[in-house]
Amino acid sequence: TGDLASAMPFNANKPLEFGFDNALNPQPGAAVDPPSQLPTGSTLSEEITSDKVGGAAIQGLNATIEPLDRVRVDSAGRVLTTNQGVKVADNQHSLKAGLRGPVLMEDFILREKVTSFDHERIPERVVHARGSGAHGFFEAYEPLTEFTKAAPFQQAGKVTPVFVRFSTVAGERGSKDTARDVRGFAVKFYTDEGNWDLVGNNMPVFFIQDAIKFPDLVHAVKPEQHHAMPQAASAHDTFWDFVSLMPESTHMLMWQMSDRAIPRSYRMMQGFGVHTFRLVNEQGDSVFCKFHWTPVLGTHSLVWDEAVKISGADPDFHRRDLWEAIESGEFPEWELGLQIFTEEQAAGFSFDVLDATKLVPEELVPIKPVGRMVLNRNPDNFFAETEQVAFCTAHIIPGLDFTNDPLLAGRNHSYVDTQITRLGGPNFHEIPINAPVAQVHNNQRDGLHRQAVHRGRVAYEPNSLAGGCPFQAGAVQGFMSLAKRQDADERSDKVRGAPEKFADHYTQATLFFESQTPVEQAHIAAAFRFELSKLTVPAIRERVLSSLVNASPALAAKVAAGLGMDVPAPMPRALEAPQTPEVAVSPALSLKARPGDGSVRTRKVAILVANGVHGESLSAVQEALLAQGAVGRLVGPRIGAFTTSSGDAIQADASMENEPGFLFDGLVLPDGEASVEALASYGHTGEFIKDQYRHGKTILAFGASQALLAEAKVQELLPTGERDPGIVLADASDGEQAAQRFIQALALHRHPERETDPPAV
Ligand code: HDD
Repeated sequence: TGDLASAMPFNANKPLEFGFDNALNPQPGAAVDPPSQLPTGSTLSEEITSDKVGGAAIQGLNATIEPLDRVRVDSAGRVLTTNQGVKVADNQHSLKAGLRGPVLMEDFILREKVTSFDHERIPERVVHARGSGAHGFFEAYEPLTEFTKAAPFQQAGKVTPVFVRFSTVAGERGSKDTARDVRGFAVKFYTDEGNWDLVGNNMPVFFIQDAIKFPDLVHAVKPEQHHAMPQAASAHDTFWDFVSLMPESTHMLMWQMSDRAIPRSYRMMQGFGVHTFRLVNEQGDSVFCKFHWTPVLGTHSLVWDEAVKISGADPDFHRRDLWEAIESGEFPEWELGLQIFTEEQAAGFSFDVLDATKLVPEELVPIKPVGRMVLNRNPDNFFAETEQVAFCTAHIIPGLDFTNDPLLAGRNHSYVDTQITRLGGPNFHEIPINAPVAQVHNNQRDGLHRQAVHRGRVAYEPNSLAGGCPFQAGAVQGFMSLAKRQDADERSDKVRGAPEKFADHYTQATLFFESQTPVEQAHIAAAFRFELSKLTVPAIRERVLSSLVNASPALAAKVAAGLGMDVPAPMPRALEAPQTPEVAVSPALSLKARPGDGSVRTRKVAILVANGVHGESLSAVQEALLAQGAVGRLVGPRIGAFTTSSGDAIQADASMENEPGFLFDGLVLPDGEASVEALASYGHTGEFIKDQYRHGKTILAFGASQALLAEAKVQELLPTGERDPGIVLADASDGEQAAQRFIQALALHRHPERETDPPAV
């Protein structure tokens, strides 16, 4: 059937209806075993770079990829048709009664095309509308059978295909990537036992404790009701009005005002399942569990001034970064870690593990690495895959279970419900990107857009006419909810309320702030100052500060000073005497705790050029960067050809106008009297260098170009009087050695030691 199937790209199963092969066996799309071995002789980079278990799934070889081939359409070499498959002779003109006459109603080709166009848009996600996705795989390091029977964790090297979608929360579908916001980190595991969605964020806690407050939270942070402003921003009255009246949000506000809210890249942020979940093993024993994703490249962020500027020059900054990394074979990778603890342990904690505004400090329960996730394929079609993918916290598999976290309970309802509006009916699980790799058999029927063609006359259970099929799996194979009456008091009445420890709103906010480095603390203070300075109602500012005093008097004082205010009296606490926390400072909560592999892979460096540039120092740096997997781009006053001092032709593929300085991780200023003179005469050059310096980037200046630094008021010395480790000065003759020094400094990501508030440059 191969040829026939490829001749019929819309429906590879079509030939089967004509009796070819075994017509009872559907084509792949139902059940495909994930590849467990690399094809012999494979030399793809994934195999080479991985020191982990098997390096099993390589680019494009992924159990979700083949089933999607069923619906992939490639029009190469094909004739244009209508949706009915009728070939279209003329796609340029409507059907008219005479060349200058009216268009005829009869023109079904025109009407079909325009009708389809008219209905192209679907509702965007009510939150997390802006996002980017990718395919990949999860690979387990070792069997976790002691704790769980969940399919992905049963053998070392076990590979489970995944689709991941990263997102911002507040902005609309077309909004900027670098907004100050929480990032969504949603992973769909297509396991042998059905789909499991781990729908998390890049922060381990949340604003609210109970799902009943979620619509209020979202209404407050979204653009204001009357004039639909501001877009993708929390710096406005309604957001701060709400959170200042909900002190339980204080811990999350600390995270949201921290550098975590402006990641350098989706590839450089952590992910968290947030809630406490349960693992359940074969014997039905259960433990509590928190999920952590840690990026191999380390956790890195932008600075605010940079994020603001990037959002103008490249609103797709994170989307582009993810896409380009995967296209170039630099597959992003995360390690999955679990915090596993028993119910008895949890009962003794000073905080409640059912409260999503609390985290479990790593110093209390260490993270156990259990596997890795690699994203190795971009979607073919944004709408079909990234837009239509539908996650839900209630999508779990045998071996996992929920806890009584009241936020999670509401989520378990909300996600499926919202897809019914967004994706137009109850059959969204049949959209190819959502379809499990495991087979689906049940008696659910009909509804809008039903794809499956169910055979036979039976759609009920029990039945005898279909031999009892599909039959119940039973407790051994099937999903069984944990029977234990979880956490509830046997005799409790119905109640609207929260357990006592939920009322401690400040202890962990303090923990987070106290665990940050001085630079991170300064950024948090600046973020609060910025956001609150945008408010138009002074009473809200005052209320936020009165709550903040309870978390950190020092922070509140700093923010108040920045706003020209006095520190108000502390807000009364819901719980006057919270329990003493187990952990007072958790260094693991600082971004510095996860610097990554120390490489400069995929970092982007601007090399400023003009006519007369010294070619040798330029190429020494470019080659050294390439050897380390970084990208050195020639940036000129315009794009196109330039001539070096020795008469060689070079090509700039970016200009200071189309790729401003803040889009790069580092800057190289090659030597060359004439080129330096030319660059000095452009206003853009000074801005380019200033932004690089102000944002803490590494700068290498050869010979004559050091004059450009002086002009931009870039200092070689830090405010402390020491040498700035991010400024490398060298002679053009010293290209290779200078390049190595530059790369070492670039690997530090940034040089915040030079920061002053307000900025000196
Ligand atoms: Fe949610 C989307 C993460 C609380 C209701 N949420 C959504 C997405 C992520 C999260 C990553 C985007 C998924 C995608 O890429 O398609 N949400 C979280 C986290 C939460 C959280 C980590 C707290 C721990 N969410 C939360 C609550 C509710 C919702 C309490 C409702 C009661 N979330 C939704 C939703 C969305 C959604 C309305 C919008 C689009 C969608 O589900 O598919 O159902």
